[in-house]
Amino acid sequence: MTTDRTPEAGVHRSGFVTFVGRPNAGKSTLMNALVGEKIAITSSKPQTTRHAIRGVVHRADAQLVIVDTPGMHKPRTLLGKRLNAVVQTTLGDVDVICLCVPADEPLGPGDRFIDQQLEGFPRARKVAVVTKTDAASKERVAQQLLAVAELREWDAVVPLSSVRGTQLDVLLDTLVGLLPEGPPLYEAETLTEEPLDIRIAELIREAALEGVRDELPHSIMVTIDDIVRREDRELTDVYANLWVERDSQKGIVIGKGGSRLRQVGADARAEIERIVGTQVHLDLRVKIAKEWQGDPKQLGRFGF
Ligand SMILES: Nc1nc2c(ncn2[C@@H]2O[C@H](COP(=O)(O)OP(=O)(O)OP(=O)(O)O)[C@@H](O)[C@H]2O)c(=O)[nH]1
Ligand SMILES: [Mg+2]
Repeated sequence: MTTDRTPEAGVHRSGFVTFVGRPNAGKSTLMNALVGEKIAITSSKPQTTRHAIRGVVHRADAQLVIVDTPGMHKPRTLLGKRLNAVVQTTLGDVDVICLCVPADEPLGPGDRFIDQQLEGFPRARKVAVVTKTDAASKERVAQQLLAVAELREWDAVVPLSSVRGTQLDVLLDTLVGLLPEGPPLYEAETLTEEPLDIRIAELIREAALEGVRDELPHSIMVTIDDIVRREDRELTDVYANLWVERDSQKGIVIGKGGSRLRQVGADARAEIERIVGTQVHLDLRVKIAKEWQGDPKQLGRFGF
């Protein structure tokens, strides 16, 4: 049989790819850059992501479902243990696992530990992604690529910068090439399955993470009581709670005369308006859930 088509012509690929790595490695920023919309919140504080978040990349020849995961780390709390368990579960469900390692920090025991976890998933294809190449010298990036290459036999090793947008196309082509043939799994307009209330809670948490330090980022949780779209005006009322673990943290979050909380509200509102498409009135209450990160009952109520 003769054909003038390339071998790939007419082939459609689809499947699941997960990003795993240490906290702060740049996993969520990378997913957002590939999907082209902010699906997952990001921050310079470690352990920003707290659940597996799906984002969908649509191409004519492929559909790639990315599963962003919480950073894997040595757990210090029950929450930490549960976040690691989320990563383990995700690893078993995907076609391709991408281990994300930042270019600007040496490969350490934390990265090696995660790499060893990949042994348990022999059927998944494995790609190493060296993130944040814009934040390191050329030499440093080259060193990191060598160090990563020594961990195992990867299907590919890709250096990139999500912030600059460099090499994102190379990663996408690589990932598509590793997916099985199959039809699209999601409708063409679906970029994520994240429910609106979760996305809103996350945007508030992202705003609250800005400017807090030490243990406080870990102690912050946001829940939504209600989202009410007004019928007479282009306005949505959002009733939300910002939880902390201790009274002293409450003071920090609220700030002098309520100044910090007002800023958090204003920052979050702008982001929420972008996704709901109306003006937003945000009613944000600060509450205490004592030591919730270690309390199984409270963790259950928060959905962990
Ligand atoms: N310079 C630079 N910074 C980046 C890049 N990608 C991410 N960052 C920064 O790295 C920090 C962590 O990014 P995230 O995407 O939240 O990292 P993560 O791996 O999802 O973190 P966790 O959810 O805590 O596991 C943020 O301050 C990002 O702005 C990049 O390509 N270049
Ligand atoms: Mg993240």
